[in-house]
Amino acid sequence: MQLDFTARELTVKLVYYGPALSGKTTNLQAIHKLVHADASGRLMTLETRDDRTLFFDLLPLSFQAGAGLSVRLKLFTVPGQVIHDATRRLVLQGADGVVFVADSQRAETRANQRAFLNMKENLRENGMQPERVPLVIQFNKRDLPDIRTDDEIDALSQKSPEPVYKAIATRGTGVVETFLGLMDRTWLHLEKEHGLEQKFDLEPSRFLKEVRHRLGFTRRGES
Ligand SMILES: Nc1nc2c(ncn2[C@@H]2O[C@H](COP(=O)(O)OP(=O)(O)OP(=O)(O)O)[C@@H](O)[C@H]2O)c(=O)[nH]1
Ligand SMILES: [Mg+2]
Repeated sequence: MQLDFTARELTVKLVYYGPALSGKTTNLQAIHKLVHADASGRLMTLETRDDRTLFFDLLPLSFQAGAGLSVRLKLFTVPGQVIHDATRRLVLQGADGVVFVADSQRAETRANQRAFLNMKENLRENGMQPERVPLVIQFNKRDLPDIRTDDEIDALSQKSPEPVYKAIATRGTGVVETFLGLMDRTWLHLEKEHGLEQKFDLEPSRFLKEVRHRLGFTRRGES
């Protein structure tokens, strides 16, 4: 988190991590399409013709919260291909929250596991404690054949300390829910660490409602 007290500007960094082709870039594209135009910056992507991110994608969102505070959310994706490990580590630096986008296809189970371990390793390399970083998990590509069943994912979800979401990012299904889930977790963590409520008179549940409103996610995100 970056905080500019004089300008009353707060920047939060959220990272989409996961194996190659799991749908990280597609999540950002869907958010870009669904978010209120006033709050959205340009989606910057750099990929090859076969949908593989070369460096990273960035979607900046910004809005004015109550109490005269400008909030900037920077959504990044990492490149999932194994060879881009140095880039993944770099993008993770200073992350306030992470979405792990898993591929639901049975054949990708190992790739998910490897990427999950790789994420923990890279957090550690960056001097962050994996268990202290706000994290949510998304099982994407629920529309494909040969995927892990709903029952299997629900069982995983029961065991997992992190919230688990199901998604079809190409249709925008589950994308906003995942993002808002991460936003909630991240904000509550930042509140604990930095006491934002006291500093800015931002009561967390009121602020998180306002995020939904400003981004145009009020109906979908209501829970
Ligand atoms: N059927 C289906 N295809 C999807 C879904 N989400 C993404 N895809 C497709 O999967 C391919 C890879 O998606 P990307 O979003 O580029 O994957 P990525 O995780 O950013 O991949 P890297 O940048 O290489 O790490 C694209 O062709 C997407 O259209 C989904 O929910 N269902
Ligand atoms: Mg990508």
